[in-house]
Amino acid sequence: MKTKDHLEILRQMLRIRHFEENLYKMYLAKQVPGMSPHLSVGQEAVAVGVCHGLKAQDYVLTTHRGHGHVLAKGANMNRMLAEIMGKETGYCHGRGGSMHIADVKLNIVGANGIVGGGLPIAVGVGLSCQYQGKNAVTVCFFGDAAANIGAFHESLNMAAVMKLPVIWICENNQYGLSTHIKRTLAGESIAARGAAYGIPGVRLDGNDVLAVHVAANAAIERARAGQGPTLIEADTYRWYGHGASDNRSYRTREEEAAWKERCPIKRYVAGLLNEKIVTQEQVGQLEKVAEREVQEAIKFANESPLPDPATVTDYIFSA
Ligand SMILES: Cc1ncc(C[n+]2csc(CCOP(=O)(O)OP(=O)(O)O)c2C)c(N)n1
Ligand SMILES: [Mg+2]
Repeated sequence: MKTKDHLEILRQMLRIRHFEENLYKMYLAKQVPGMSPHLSVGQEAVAVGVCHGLKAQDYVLTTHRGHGHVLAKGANMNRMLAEIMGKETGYCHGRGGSMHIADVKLNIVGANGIVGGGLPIAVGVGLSCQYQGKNAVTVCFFGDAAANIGAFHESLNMAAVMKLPVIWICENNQYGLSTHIKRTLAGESIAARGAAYGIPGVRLDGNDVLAVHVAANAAIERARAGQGPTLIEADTYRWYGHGASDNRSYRTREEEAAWKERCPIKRYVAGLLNEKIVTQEQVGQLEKVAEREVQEAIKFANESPLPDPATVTDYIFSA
C-alpha cells in the first residue's frame, strides 16, 4: 500500500473521531436538540477500512450508529452536523437528524433507525445494480444485534441465491443496547452463519484497519466479479454508551479500559511510526486538519437557520 493510502486512511479515522468527540461535548452542553446521537468512537477502523476500497459508484447503507460510515464514503461534515442540529441546511433540511443521513449523489442510501432495516434495502439496491448491469457494489453495515433479526436471514439468503454484489459488514461491538452478544447469539459466531447461505464468512479484528481493508477488498472484488456476497464480522467496541443517557452499568470499567488500549487509531499510528511510513509531525498535522474541519462544521451549523415553520409539510413526498 502506498504512503498516500496510509495517510488517507488515518485522515479519515481522525476526522470521524474528532467529529464524534466534539458532537458528544456539544450534546452534553445541550447544544444539540433531540435525542442523543449514537456514537461510533472506537469503531472507526471498520468504517474506514471498508470505505477506503470503494469507488464513487458503489453504495453504502448504514444504521443508527452511522456517522463514521457516511463520513468515510464522503458525506459533507457541514451538512451532517447541520442535520443533527435540526437546521435547514442539513441533509434532510433538519427533519431527520443523526439517524436519517443520506446523500443520494454520493450513493449513501441512508442510515436507518430500525435495527436490521438496512439489510433488505441493500438486497434491493444490489438487485437493481445487477439488473441494470452497473459495475457497483453495495455495502451494508449492521450491528451484532441485527444478526438475530429475521430480515438478516431473509436478506442473506436472497442475496446469496441471486449472487448479488452485496457485502455484509457486521460491526460486532459486543453489545446490543445493554445485552452482551453472547447472551443472544446461537452458534459460534455471526460470521459462521455465512456457511448456511453458502457464502464466505470472515471474522476479524475490527480495530485493525488494515485487516478490515484487506478482507473488505477481497469481498469487493468478489462481488464485482459477479461471484456474490461475503459476510464479514468485525470485532470492535463502542467506547461510549449506547446513547448519552446510558450509564453502562452492564459492563465493567476494566473491560472498557482493555478495549481502549486497543484503540484503532493509536494502534495504526504506532505501526506507521514504527515502520517509518509517517512522521509524528504528519500525524499532528492530520489531527489539526481534522479538528479544523469539525470547527468549521460547528460554525456552519450554528450559523444556519432553523427551518421555517411554514415549510413543515415540505419534503413529505418525493418529487
Ligand atoms: C427493530 C428494532 N428493534 C429494537 C430497536 C431498539 N434498538 C435501537 S438500537 C438497538 C440495539 C442495536 O444493537 P446493534 O445492532 O448491535 O447495534 P449497536 O447499537 O451496537 O451499534 C435496539 C434494540 C430498534 N430501533 N429497532
Ligand atoms: Mg452492537
